[in-house]
Amino acid sequence: MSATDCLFCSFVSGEIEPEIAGETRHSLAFRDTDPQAPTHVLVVPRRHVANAADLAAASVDELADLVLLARTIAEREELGGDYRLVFNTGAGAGQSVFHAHLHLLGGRPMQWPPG
Ligand code: D5M
Repeated sequence: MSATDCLFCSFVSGEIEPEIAGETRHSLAFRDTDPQAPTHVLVVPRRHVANAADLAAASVDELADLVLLARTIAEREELGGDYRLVFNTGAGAGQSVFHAHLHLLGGRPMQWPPG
């Protein structure tokens, strides 16, 4: 998929407006429309890359920015330091949108293994 037909690129460009949860120069965070926890936010790089490893290869700083923005949102939502960060990578692992995104999940007890 190219950046021109990427849903999350449409959010970054402002063509489509998601429910914004936070942003930085490098990253945008918005509410997941199919929430799996009371807090379920997706943090995405403004740059179009398919997955977290590709983002790391392109810019370690931008990868770190995703995690730091997730932490800021977790603090704002008063999750008490208890939250899960997930990168699904590849269709077989549950990735359905091929623009890197970090799931921030919190507000309920988390089970392991995740399934
Ligand atoms: O996660 C992709 C996530 O993207 C999944 O949890 C649903 C979410 N999603 C899909 N469409 C939208 C829109 N329009 N707004 C917000 N969130 C959305 P993955 O790890 O790729 O399965």
